[in-house]
Amino acid sequence: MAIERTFSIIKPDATARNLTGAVNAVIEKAGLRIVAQKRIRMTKEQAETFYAVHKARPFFGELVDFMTSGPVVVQVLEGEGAVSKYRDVMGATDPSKAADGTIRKLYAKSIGENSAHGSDAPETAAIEIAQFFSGNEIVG
Ligand code: 3AN
Repeated sequence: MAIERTFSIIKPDATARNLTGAVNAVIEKAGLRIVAQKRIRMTKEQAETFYAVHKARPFFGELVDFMTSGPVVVQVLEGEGAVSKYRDVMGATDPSKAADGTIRKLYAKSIGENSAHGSDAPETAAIEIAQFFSGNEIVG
């Protein structure tokens, strides 16, 4: 499988509980490399752009409020099949359905406050990475 990059967010529920290092440990143990990382406070505009695909969903407002409620850590992860591998490492959106050892099983509080985001396809990953990182901030 080819070396890919995916986009990750450690969400406000996880940064609030000081879990950045714990989440990163799960990522690195799975063989993914963190090739870019920064801690930011997302603006409402950034969150609305990022989640534009969910604009019509009933939870959109709640999602934007949550993602701007505290610091997040945005990351670029690199590795073989990184997009699908990171989806596996995160686990199901609903933590009660997530497999043992996954980030969401270990740390998520609910479907909304579920500790991590990961891109759903290589095309989406490229768009999401470009929203938060310039090329010279990514060092593989
Ligand atoms: P995933 O992040 O697993 O790809 P999506 O794309 O279906 O899941 O949803 C994006 C984000 O929207 C989720 N990570 C979660 O924070 C939020 N979300 C999804 N479904 C719900 C829901 N039923 N209630 C509240 N928030 C939700």
